[in-house]
Amino acid sequence: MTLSFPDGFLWGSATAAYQVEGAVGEGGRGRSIWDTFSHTPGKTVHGDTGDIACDQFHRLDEDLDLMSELRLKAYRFSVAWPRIQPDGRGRANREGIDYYRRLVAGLHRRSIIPCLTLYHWDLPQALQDEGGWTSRDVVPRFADYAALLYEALGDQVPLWITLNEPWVSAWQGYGSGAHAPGIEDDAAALAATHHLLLAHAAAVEAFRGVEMGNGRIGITLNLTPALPADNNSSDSAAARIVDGNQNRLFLDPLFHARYPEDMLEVYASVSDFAFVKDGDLGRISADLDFLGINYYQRHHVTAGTEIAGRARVVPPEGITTAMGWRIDPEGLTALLKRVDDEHTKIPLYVTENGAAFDDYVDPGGRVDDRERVEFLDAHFRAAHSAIAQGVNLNGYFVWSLLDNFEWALGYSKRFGIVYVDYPTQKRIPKQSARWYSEVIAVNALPDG
Ligand code: IFM
Repeated sequence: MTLSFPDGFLWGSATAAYQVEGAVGEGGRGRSIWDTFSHTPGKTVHGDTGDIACDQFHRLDEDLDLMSELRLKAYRFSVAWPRIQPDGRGRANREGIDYYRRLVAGLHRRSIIPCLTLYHWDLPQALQDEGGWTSRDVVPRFADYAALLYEALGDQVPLWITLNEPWVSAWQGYGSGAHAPGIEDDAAALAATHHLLLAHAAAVEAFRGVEMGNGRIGITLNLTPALPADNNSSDSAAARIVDGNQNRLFLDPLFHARYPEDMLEVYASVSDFAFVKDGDLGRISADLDFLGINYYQRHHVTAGTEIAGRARVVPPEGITTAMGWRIDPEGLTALLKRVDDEHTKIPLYVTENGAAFDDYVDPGGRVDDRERVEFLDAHFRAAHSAIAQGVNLNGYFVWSLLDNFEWALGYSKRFGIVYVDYPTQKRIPKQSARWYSEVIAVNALPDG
């Protein structure tokens, strides 16, 4: 049966500045924590860095044409904070603003809706030197930075996202240390969690204080549901802890003005939560216009493998993506339902979903990524099922438009619907890109 999506459903694709732009030393850009981290020996696979990445900074028009060719209705990108404020404070760097003005104007010329993420992990190094997200002082810095963009692009961008995946910033950046700035300290991760949420709140307040045309603002969370590996009480308790860390630590303050009771207990030995000041939770739970959800997989948890803060989970059996992640489209339906039932009725967007596979260019010059087509088809169907059950889902952004710098895994993982041949920077749309373009054209999935 053909499955049609609601009129105006926003089909898009997403990238992030450090993963695609390159040109790290150009246009007056300052250093970010990812420049430092990726240039530290041993931190990324093969010592890869984002110095060149997909070179989108120099290939903007080509990439915009590609988006148009693929009939994207929206493009989600992030702004590199150190392009706007090289040291994380003060006046806007004109060249940085001009670059994003050019990007947004190029999208409009092609009738593609810009969706701008203010922060996708590239904190100016100068702010990290002052404590980064563990310091409350970062909060007004972020609001100032956001205000510069509202002023420059406020009437041009309809969808604004404050933070991308604050869980990753806090818990991989300051907890496990797998991401920049590479700190391993759960107390720091908790403080970072709170200051990220507070910075989000401050950016929303600044947004509400200026004339933003039709602009709407939200946040993107990576929600990773956790299921008990076996149906017994100890696995259930373990899964509940993982769920608390990955999901409720963010959903509860944002939508219920509280940190989850069980998380306060789990972390009692590492933190007294003294960083939470009077009034903070009221600010963090202020109304949003939408919620972005990034969904990749569900964790299956068995007792004894969870550790407070980080999910140690049962490795998946059967077919996985090249990341070793379980392929679980039903998890998306359940997650969307759960957010709608338990947390908020505001419009939802899937702001990221996609998969890495071991793609290669065949002798005919094509990339036949049928696994990705199957993956996306199944997940779009899952999203459709949630809509059919009443969930207010407004759009879907495939991660990612291009193969790109997959953080600590460097260029070893390919998430794009467009293949990037890094030595030549040639873009080759994969079969999934062609397929996605057809879905967008008819706003429906073909018979399955
Ligand atoms: O590449 C990342 C992206 O930056 C944030 N969400 C998950 C993607 C795949 O790991």
